[in-house]
Amino acid sequence: GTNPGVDHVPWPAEVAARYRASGHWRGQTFGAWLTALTAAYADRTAVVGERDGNPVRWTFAELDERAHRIAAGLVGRGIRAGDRVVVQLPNVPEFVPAVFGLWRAGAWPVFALPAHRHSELRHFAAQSEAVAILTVDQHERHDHAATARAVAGDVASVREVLVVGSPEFDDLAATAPRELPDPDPAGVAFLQLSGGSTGLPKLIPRTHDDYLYSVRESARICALRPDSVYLAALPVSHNYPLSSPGILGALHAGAATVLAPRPDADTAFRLIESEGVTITGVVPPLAAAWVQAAGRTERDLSTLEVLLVGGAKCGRELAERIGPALGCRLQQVFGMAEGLVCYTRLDDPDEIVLSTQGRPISLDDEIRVVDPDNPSASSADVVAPGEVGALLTRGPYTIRGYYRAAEHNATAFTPDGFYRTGDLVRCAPSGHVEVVGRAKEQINRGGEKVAAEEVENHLMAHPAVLDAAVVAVPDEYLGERTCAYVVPAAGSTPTAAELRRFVRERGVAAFKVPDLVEVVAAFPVTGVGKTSKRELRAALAALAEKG
Ligand code: J2J
Repeated sequence: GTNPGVDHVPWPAEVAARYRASGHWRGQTFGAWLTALTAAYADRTAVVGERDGNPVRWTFAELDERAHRIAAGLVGRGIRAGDRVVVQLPNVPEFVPAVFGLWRAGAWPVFALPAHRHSELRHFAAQSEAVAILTVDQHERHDHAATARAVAGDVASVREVLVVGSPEFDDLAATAPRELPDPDPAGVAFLQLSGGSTGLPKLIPRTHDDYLYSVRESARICALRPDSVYLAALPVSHNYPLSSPGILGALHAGAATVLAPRPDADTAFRLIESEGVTITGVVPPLAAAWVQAAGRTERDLSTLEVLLVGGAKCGRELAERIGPALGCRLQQVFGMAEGLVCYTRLDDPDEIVLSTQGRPISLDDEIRVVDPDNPSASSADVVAPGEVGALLTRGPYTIRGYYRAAEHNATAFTPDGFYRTGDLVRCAPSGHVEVVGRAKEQINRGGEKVAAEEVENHLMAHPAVLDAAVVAVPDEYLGERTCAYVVPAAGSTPTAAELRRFVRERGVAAFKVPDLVEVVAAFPVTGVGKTSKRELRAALAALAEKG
């Protein structure tokens, strides 16, 4: 089982008491929340999607009943409160009742992305000691069920693979509902994934109390109302389309969520027109593609009121084109699965919306901008107002530690509980945050996060590779791409194509396969006789920048 205080770091009792007293934490679970929403919005549409090319449309009452049945079915299959279940689902309507079913059963979803492959899923399952994997059969020509079964074969804790759309799952989802004990709202509700910077991605424990606070506030800040229609264009298990304001924000407002099976402009524009979508969220490269496509579409996009853009920096030029091209308001969002989410407000002056990534959700989000050259700067080492520094944060929905990661937590958090985001920011007197760079060893590939060390480790598993360093190189479309510098083992001459194939075949998400591979005779020596990976990456990144 899981051990509170050891596996995950709770907020200090007096801080938790403060968040409760101020009404941020309400002592409500996801299951109880859906029950309350269903009482208020029973016959309104909650979820719209497609299954095998056929439209699916569920009201709140139908969603609620499905979630109850799935919960009962899961319990019938031996899933118990506190069990972890890896969820790897694309944007299918079943995602919503299945996740609420898990919550009602007291189980913790571990949210994998559809792009993840064997190596990542095995890590999530092993790290969380998951008892089951919930996935689909085929998606985008990948056999997810087969990958999940292979992972189940590798990780002893995994007892079963549940496949949405299979007759077995349909049976499970037809189980008679039953009364189940409500889990502890202050306890962990699910594990979200970190973008990662070291080794393998860390797991992020989020509680019912803290997450629902961020969801309610996100729905308010994005002005969702019962007749709003939210399009989930990005993969829904990611924190952004889940909660900023996302599917959950839409549910909170009594609004409908439309799940787009793919995020391309053709699919999105078709759904915006047919469902009257009023708000959606994308990453900058997708916003750029939509802006381009808007010039030649015959689709009616006039219902669209707000386009959120975030996950990576939205440049000024792109920001300026969004409103005119799509006929909607831009809302910038700077968030992280660890917690803190900043939004520009819908009534902010244009200049703020175009040039900043917004301000925090909560007045109780504490922001410290500290000495950027000192990786262990404490929350007291703040830079002068308006100067660039490393962003630290703590607050009512920002974690105090990763799951089962005591050693990593010692450096990822300050002793007084601030999370080191790894982002370099400048803070305006108004509290608006501008993201100007990054201190963490991560590549932000158009919103998809790649940990340099994780890819280096895959490369170094190749017998012809002596050493590898992965850095970001500027890219017109994605903002950044990955470049792997590789020093071959004595006598070896690996090719770029061979190394890229090797990484792919180790079973990793396609977005982690290095875009460029440069085989070099040796790395520049950065220190006196000693090469630090951090300094080496900085030197190589500078080299790549010059081209
Ligand atoms: C620059 N960098 C950004 C932005 C995120 C909403 C929106 C995004 C995420 C997300 C999220 C950025 N400009 N506007 O969880 O709820 C980079 C930063 C940050 C990291 C977090 C949400 N928006 N970033 O992207 O956990 O480097 O969450 O620390 O995937 O993305 O990545 P992730």
